[in-house]
Amino acid sequence: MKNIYILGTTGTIGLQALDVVRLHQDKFNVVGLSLGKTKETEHINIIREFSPKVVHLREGLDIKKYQSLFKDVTFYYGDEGLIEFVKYPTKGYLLNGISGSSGLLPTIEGIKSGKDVLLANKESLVMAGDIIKELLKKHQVKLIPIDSEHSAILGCLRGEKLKEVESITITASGGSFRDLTKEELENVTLADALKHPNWQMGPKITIDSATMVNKGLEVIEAHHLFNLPFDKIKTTLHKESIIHGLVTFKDGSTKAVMSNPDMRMPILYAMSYPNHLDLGLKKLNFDSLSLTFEKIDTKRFPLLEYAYIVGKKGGLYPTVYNAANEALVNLFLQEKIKFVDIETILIKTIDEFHSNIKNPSLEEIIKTDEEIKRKVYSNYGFFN
Ligand code: MN3
Repeated sequence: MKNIYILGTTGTIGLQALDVVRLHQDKFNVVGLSLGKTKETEHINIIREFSPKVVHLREGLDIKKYQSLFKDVTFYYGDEGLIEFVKYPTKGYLLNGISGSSGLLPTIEGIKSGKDVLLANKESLVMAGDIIKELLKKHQVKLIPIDSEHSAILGCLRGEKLKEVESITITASGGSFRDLTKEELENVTLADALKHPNWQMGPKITIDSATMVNKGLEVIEAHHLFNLPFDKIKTTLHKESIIHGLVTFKDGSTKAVMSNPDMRMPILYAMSYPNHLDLGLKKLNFDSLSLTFEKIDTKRFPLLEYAYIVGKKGGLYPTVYNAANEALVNLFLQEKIKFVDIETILIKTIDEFHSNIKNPSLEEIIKTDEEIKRKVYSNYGFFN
């Protein structure tokens, strides 16, 4: 039995993680659940079904009511409560399904309290990859990616030597607007942007797929996860989303992990790594399967190229890229800016940033994240 704590339980990743637990109740035991903004009845149903020892709530207003319903459960709330939740002494895996930079501190505190991290929050590595890697060593814990591309590459690398790797390739579906020209992007709507062709995901990551910022963040994530320089990390447009990640070796051979697109696969793989448990998913049919690959047009998707630029510069640059993007996507989701503004303002924000620090501390990273967001909100919208 493996103990699991889930952060972002009511988000897309969290709910699918609960599905995986339902399928393998003999293997996984839910110890902690951090529940996001959703209906109280949904919270109560989830707590009833999984009977965790500890629960974190976004807001503390109704905590007495929850406590009276579940007398054996320890409840925490708010930002500080989230850290207490993560530090809860029972050992177990910490599955971080929080979206955005607010996932960083829980990742750090989870590692410090000796928990292996199953990471869907790519921002943690993008912002503080070097710090996290040092902490993993110091506290002797593992970090396993849930991001489907990185999960695939992890699978390809099993039993292989890093020095024999020529390159890795992350596939990109191209997102909701992959077949539109730059001119056609001018007038796209929020509703159009939220229709992803292949994956069922939350709104933030669906927009990030359409701008290719998601791929950009994944390139930086891969750089930290697999200890590879940026020139060995490649991307390709693969519209079918069947191949998730590839590793090419010095001898010219390439390994790939393929499946129908379903996030429960990388979630289960992270939870049971290195085993492949049954998931009851539809398997690929090789009697009829055509796969296509195209070079990603960097003029059409300049934000992917910018990820390489900020990644190579290092220091605070990846934080600037991520923070500006989070604020801009938020403004776009509130329909305060146009889709194309995400690209132009993000590039402008990066170009205007001149206070990089080589090996920033966690405090400097968090401060920069807040400053960049504040700047974007005050210039282009109101603080929400
Ligand atoms: Mn991904």
